[in-house]
Amino acid sequence: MSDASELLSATGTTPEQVYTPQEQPGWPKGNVGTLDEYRKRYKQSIEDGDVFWDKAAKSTLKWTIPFTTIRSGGFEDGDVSWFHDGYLNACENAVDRWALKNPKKTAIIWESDEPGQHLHISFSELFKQVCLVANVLLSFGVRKGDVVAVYMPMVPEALYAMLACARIGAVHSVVFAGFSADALRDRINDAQCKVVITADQGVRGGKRSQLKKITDEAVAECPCVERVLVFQRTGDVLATPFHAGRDRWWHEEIAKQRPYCPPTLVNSEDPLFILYTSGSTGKPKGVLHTTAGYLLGAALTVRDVFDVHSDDVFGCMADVGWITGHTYICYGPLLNGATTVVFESMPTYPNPGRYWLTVDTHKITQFYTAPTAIRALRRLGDAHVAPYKLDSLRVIGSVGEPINPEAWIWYHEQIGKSKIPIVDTYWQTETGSIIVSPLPRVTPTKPGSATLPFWGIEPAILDPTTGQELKGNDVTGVLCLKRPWPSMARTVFGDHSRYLDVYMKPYKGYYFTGDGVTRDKDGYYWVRGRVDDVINVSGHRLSTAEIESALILHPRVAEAAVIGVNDDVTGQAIFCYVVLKETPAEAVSTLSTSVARMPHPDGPDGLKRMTQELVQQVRQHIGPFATPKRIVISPDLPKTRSGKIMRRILRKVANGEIKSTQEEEISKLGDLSTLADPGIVAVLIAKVHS
Ligand code: 6R9
Repeated sequence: MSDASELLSATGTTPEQVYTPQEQPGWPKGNVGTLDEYRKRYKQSIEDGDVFWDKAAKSTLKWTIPFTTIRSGGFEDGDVSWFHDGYLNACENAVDRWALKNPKKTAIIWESDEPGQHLHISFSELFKQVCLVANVLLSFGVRKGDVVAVYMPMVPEALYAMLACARIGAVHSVVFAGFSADALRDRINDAQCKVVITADQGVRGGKRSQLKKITDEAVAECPCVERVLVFQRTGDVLATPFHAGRDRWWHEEIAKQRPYCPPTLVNSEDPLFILYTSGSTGKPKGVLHTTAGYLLGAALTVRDVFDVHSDDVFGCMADVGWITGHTYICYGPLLNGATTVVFESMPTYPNPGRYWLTVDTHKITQFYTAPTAIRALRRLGDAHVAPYKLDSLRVIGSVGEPINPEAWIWYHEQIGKSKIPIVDTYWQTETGSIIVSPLPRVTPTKPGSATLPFWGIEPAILDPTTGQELKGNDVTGVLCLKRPWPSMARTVFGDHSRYLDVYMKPYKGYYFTGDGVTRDKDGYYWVRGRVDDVINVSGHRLSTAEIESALILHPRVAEAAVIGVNDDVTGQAIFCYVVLKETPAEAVSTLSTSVARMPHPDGPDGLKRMTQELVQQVRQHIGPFATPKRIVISPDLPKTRSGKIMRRILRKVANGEIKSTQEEEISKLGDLSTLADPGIVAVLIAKVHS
C-alpha cells in the first residue's frame, strides 16, 4: 500500500462521452424504471437501510423461519451479521421454489465444448440431481458445516455439487480447475476437506485436462480427505487412475440414492461457501460467505443490474471456480428462477465467433464476460461477429478489471448494436455481488466508468496517505465502503485476524477494497485497479507474493520480485525479476539432480533453460493461467539500505517508462538516494531493454 499514491497519480484523465439509455420496442418493463427511481431507492437503502433490507429480504427469499433482527455488528470487530435469527436453505431458494412452480422450465443450458452439443436441464431434473448428490454426500458422512472441495470442469454437475452442499448445510470450496495440484492441495488442507468432488477429465478448446490425475497428486498430501467422488466427463477410464478404497464414481453412487433429500435448516449466518482468493501475502485467503446476505446480494443484483425477468436466459461466461461463476452462473440466476448457461468452451473455439453463436443458439438475454475476452475478440476482427443476429440480447456486462474505452465502444457497437446497455460491474470476491454498476436503461453510461453504487453501498474515497475522506466530486484516492452490506464476506476461513488486518484495519471504520478510484465531476466512479500487491491478469487475481514464493522454491533462486506490466489483451501480465544463488559450475553437480542436469546459468543456453524452468515452476505451483510473460535474471534487486525492495523502480523499468540510462530518463524514477547500490538501476535497464 505504500505505493498507492504513486500508482494513483499515474492514472489518466476521464473521457467525457455519455451514452444515454434508449427504450427499445418490445422489451419488458425494466425492474428499475428511471434514474429518479434509482436515486429514490438508493437514498432509502442508505438513509433507511433497515426498512429497505427488511422488505428486500422478505420479498426476495423464502424463509423457513423469518428473521426479526435485520443487522448487527460492524466493521470494527468484523462481527457483521444480517437477518441473524432467520433460517432458510440456499438450495431450496435456488431450486425447489421453481421446481414446484414450473418443473418443466429450463434451469440450466449446458453448452459443451463442441458447438452443436448442448443440453437443457429442467428445474425438476435439477432438483432430482441435486437431491441425489446431496444424499451421496450424506452417505459419505458429510454433515452440516463440513467443507467439501469441488474441482470440476464447466459441466452442470459442478452446479449440482455446489447446490447439494448447500442443501445439506455443507460448505463448498470450489477450486478453479486451472489450478495446479499444489494449489489444490493447499486449499483442501487449509479447509480440512473430507470429500473432494472432481471429474475424470476436463474438456476445453478441444483439449483435455487431467483433473483426476491432478486431484490424486494433490490428495496424496491431504490426510484429511476420506473420499473422492469422480464424475465421468469423458469416460476415458484407461487414462483415469482410480483408487478403489477412497474413490467413488459419481454415476454409481447416485444410482444408489433416493432422488429426494430434505433441505437442512440453515441459519442466515451459517457459512455457504469458501472461495480462495489472492491477497497481498503469499498465502491465499479462504474468503467465507454466509447464507442469507449472500443470497440476497446475488438475487437482487441479477434482478436489478441485469434486469432479469423470469423467462430470461442468463449467459455468464465465467468459470464456476471464480466468484463471478458462483454469483452469476449458479446462485443469482437460479434465485430469480431464470435459465442459466453453463459454457464449457472458450471464446475462440473453434473460431472467434463462438460466443455469438452461443448467444444466438440459446437466445441469451443477458451476456456477461470480461474485458480481456472483449479485447481479444476485438483484435480478431468484426468479421467474426457479422454472421450473428444477437437480437435476443437486452443487457451486456463486463467484469473483472477496468474496461478501456476502446474495448467498451467495440462491445457497444459490435455486440450491443449501439442500442443494448452495457453494465460495467465493479465488485470483488469479498463483496459477494456487484457493488458499483449502471442499471440498464436507467443510468447514462460513460465508457470505462462503473458509474454509481448499488443499493446499500456507500463508497468513500480516502487519501491513501492521511486516511482522510475526500468528500465531493473530482477526487481520486483509495476506494472504501462506509457501511456493511448483506453480501459482504464475513471472515477469512480459520484466520479472522487476517480478515481484520486486510479489510478493516487499514482505514479505521471503513472496509478497504484495495482498489484506487476516481469520482468524477458527475459523481461517477472510475475504478483504476489495485493499489496493493495484487495483479489482475485476464481478470484473474494473483498475488505477486504468491508468485514470488513459487519462484523461490526453485533451488537456484535466491530472490524474486514480481510486478504487473501493462498488456493490451490481458490487462496486466506477470513480469518476474529473479536473482540466482551463486552456483559455480563445479558445485552444481552436488545439488539436486534436476539442478545438476542444467548447464551453468551464465551461458545463453543456460539462461534460456533456467527461464523455462522458472516459468514451469510457477505453472506447477499455481496453475497455467499464472504463466509469467517475462523473467529477467538480474544480479541483484534495487533495495533501500534497510533492505526493502523498491518496486516502483522495477515497475517503471518493466513497463518501458524508463528505457535508457540517460540522466533525464533516470530522473523519472524519482528519489534514488535511499538505494543501497544506485548502480543496479543501469544494470536492470540494460537487462530489460537490451
Ligand atoms: C468480481 C471479481 C476483484 C478485483 C477488484 C478490482 C477488479 C473487478 C472491475 C474491476 C474495474 C470493474 N475489478 N471488476 N476493476 N472495473 N468492473 O472480479 O472478483 O476476482 O475478487 O477481483 O477485480 O481490482 O478489486 P475478484
